[in-house]
Amino acid sequence: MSQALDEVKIGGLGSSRQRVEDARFIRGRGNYIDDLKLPGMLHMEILRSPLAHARIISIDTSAAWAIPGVRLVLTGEMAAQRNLAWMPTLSYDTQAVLATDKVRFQGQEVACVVADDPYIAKDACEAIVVEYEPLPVIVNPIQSLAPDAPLIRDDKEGQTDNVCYRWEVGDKQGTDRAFAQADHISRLKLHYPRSHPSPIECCGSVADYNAATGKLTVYMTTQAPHIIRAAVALVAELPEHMIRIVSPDLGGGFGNKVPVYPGYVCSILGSILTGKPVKWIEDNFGNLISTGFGRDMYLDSELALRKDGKILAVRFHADTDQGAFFSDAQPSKFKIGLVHSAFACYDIPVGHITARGAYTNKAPGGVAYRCSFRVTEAMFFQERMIQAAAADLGMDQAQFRRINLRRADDFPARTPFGFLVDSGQYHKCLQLGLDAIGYEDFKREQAQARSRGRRLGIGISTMTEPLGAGNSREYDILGIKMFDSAELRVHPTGKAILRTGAKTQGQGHETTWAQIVSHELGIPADDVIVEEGDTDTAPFGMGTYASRSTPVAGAAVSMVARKVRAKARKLAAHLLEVSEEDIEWELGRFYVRGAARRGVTIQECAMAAYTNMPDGMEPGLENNAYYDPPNLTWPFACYIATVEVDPETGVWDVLRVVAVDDCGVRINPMIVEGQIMGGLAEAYAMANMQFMTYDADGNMIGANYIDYLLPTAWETPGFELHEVVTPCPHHPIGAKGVGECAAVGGPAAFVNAVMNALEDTGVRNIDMPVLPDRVWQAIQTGRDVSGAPPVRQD
Ligand code: MCN
Ligand code: CUM
Repeated sequence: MSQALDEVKIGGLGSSRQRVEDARFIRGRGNYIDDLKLPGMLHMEILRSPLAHARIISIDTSAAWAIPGVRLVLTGEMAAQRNLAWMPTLSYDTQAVLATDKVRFQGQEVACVVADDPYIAKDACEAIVVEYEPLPVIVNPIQSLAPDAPLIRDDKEGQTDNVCYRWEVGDKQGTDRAFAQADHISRLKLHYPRSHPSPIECCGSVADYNAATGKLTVYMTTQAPHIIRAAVALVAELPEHMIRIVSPDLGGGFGNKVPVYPGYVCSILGSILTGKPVKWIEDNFGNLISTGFGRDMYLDSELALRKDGKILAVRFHADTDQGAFFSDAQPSKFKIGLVHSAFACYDIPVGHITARGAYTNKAPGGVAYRCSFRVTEAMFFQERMIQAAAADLGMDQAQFRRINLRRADDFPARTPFGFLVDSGQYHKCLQLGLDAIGYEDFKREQAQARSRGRRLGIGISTMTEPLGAGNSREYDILGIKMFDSAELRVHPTGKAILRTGAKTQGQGHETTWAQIVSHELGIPADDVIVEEGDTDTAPFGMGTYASRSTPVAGAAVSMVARKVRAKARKLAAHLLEVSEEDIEWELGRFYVRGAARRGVTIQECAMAAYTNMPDGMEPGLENNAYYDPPNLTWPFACYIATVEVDPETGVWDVLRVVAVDDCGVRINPMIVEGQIMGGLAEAYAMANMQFMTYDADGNMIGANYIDYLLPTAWETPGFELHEVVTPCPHHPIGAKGVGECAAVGGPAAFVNAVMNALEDTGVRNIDMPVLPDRVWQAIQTGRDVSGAPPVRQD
């Protein structure tokens, strides 16, 4: 008779175990960067440029130096003496650490002060006198790519225009041929506005260079500590083993904490020069004006359609506004991230994409904000194009998707842009969503309401998202291959510590990784402690972004636990005095085949590994695993929103939101649902209220939370969640990533719903955010609000 443990009871797969990290977070006992206080620690503040584009004539720091308590005033010139005025970015560009020649965006770092306390440092920044000569300002790609545009990156040898990259993928000739045969061509121009990840905690660092030992320890808000260590080793020319990067508790990341920011580098330089630990804590203003912007992409697209609704081909061109420096992280082969994952869930024979990045006088943009390398833009464009095409053909939007979505027996399949999609039940997800929202009933209700002058709308968004880069053959950042790792040590009493190369920012890795160990070994999840983020102790990994943790590090956790189980099996054979071939496993226990009562627990094996191992066996019960995934994971989602638009005011209210997510096997269903709800809240905000705009002089409108809106519980609608489970065929426990799906697929559901409500007005598109004045204007004029760069006048 089986004596296997009950997996859900011990906190294994499928258990909605409470988040262990919350025990400290909700009691105010987290250890965030600003909680850290080192003996003798100094404080750093950054002076930022008030102008968007200007030549620096002079910088006078004498008054700042004269303030008591000031220890260091650092300028670009001084950084240049150490070869640190510029740093390489994660996209093979360069970025100014402190400006020397010009400032290229409002908020750019010009100087910094290190002082005894943060207030002195702030006062001293204000005492620095910088003389600027203003230059013409460029705030969008249309200005930037105009023939007479002033050159922004005159620091770069050979750069004669403002093009930052060009990129192309697909089959141009084949696509042209397919378009020539189309019955109808559906066109759409869109802009995905610049947005900000807005984690609760801004960026910050405490750099501690010890001149006696030569060791540099940097505590910092990073989602990818090992990449930072490698980058510091290369940029600061310090030996890698003398660098320790520690990422403590993070108050959210959402992609904001992937890039390397000048503030980090300045605090390191500050510590080296003063010989003391130096703390830099970015304020909300600094965070909103200078770091981590997502999107800002323009799309010009066409779908070739057959009368019966079949999509024959897709082509589009994307222009991205990269700001002054190309500093987003993305796999080095793909200049515009994974935008070419667009249409991966549809069966489209051929396609062609061209893309161009433009430098502008804005803060570096293009950082993935809850987005697997620009997949958010890809899926938004895709689903807007799909809806517009259905409307153009006069076809029902659900039926149009049914005709074109890949079928469950159509895997594996190559997309026209080279991805291998390996699994999915797209039609089942769509149908579940339609049933849940009551699609046919809603359409009847909509028609009745219309006859009474009310405008109801329903929007669908279906998408599959490539999550979990690598494989290492195709994906690398600065040449470092994208795999990940886990290390597991089981102590004599059967308790364990697990470390991975990922870095949680609130996703709950401390909870879910223990559940994977529990599933593989039968050790209760409560007996496994999880640690991430310290490069001196964690195995090398590429960090957490692009929802890669479960697909890659999570797989490594499974694999290392299996290695440990393999050794435990040998110990069990020894303890039970039978040969290994006669040993069977059930959760938490090995037993003798044919004599199930004779068995030993995993804990007994752990003890034996230290007290009673067979002759010749290496003591201990621990191992590590590096995991290079064979493919990306392909979660699928169907999001459906219903809205009512008030034609008098342009205001739209959400009636219902239904979400069907297929992220494969769910490790912790409660955490997955939390991820989906959080993502939908962000999606709603992007569709409804958020954008970063600039005026014609490059002044950023929105460097505060009065102009840049975060949704609160008050305006965020409720979400109805459903699931389909298609296990990932290559992941050891069948899981796929999920952390970004709802933020990626959600926005189009809301926008499509509003557009559906306006279908009879002739308006085909209103760019996000779908603000009431835009809706009102579109209804009044019958014209799109489309593809134009927003420049604020107010
Ligand atoms: N999970 C699960 N079962 C699955 C898939 C995931 O139980 N089949 C769990 C995971 O174990 C993990 C969480 O769900 O605890 C998210 O897993 P995954 O999809 O692997 O994503 P990552 O852990 O790599 O997180 C990154 C992703 C990204 S890129 C952004 S941006 C984002 C997001 O997560 N930032 C977040 N969600 C966030 N949530 C919080 N609270 N804070 C952020 O900064
Ligand atoms: Cu894409 S934002 Mo997240 O990848 O950290």
